Amino acid sequence: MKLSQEQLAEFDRNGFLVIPDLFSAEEVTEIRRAMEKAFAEDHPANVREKKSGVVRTAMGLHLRDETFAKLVRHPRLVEPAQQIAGENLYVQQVKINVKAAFEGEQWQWHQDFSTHHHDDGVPEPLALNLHIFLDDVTDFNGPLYFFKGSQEFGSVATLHDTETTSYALWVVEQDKVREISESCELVAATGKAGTALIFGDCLVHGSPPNMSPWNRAIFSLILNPVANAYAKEQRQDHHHHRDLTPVRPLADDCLLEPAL
Ligand SMILES: O=C(O)CCC(=O)C(=O)O
Repeated sequence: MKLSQEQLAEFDRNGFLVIPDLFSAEEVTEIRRAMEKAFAEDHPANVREKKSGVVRTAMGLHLRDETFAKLVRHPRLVEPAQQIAGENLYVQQVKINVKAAFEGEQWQWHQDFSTHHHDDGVPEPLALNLHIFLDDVTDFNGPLYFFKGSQEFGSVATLHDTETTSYALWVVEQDKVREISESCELVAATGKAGTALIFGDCLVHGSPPNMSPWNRAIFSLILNPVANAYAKEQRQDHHHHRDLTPVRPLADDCLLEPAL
């Protein structure tokens, strides 16, 4: 699947792109079936919320389940990513952030690049984060908030926050967030299950706790150019996979096909 010139221009301008209905209800059901299995596992790559202990994020999924092995090679994710970031992309990270009803905690203001750079030694902010909504994401169940166009600030100073949640994150300082808010509109990325998002490594984003009675699960795939690979291996593989084999897209109906 190819993005149109208008979509590419929108991504350049805003730093993100929302694609409604990219995955069908049947495909979302298949992904959710694999998700429930992964969440039920007592697995070191399932990170739990600090307060409640429910799963916050389940990582390394393409190495744990055939459905996710296919999803990271899905042409509706890989081909748009190749248009933006070049043909040879490796699978850097694969997870589902669930943000459970009542219990899901916040993701502080951050740029993905800070973590990729400080923790993994990635040289340039070229990675792309590709999301698929696995629930309807509304204003109420903890959507991502994006500062539209904030990628124009480039890579900004960050602090390593190991306290606020169970997931250590390099976070953008409040003064910088205030400055960015003066020129960048804040938007909530909402949409029905099956909606996709693509955003770049310098977009400033975060998400509030989920105090609603509705779960909010989002699949996330990070693809990075092989030529821009990690230079540090201090984090576990599920945080930044070591395999630099470029992903090649499968057939469009791969998710509903029985075998890879
Ligand atoms: O799942 C969320 O609410 C935040 C996810 C996020 O910030 C990310 O994928 O970089």
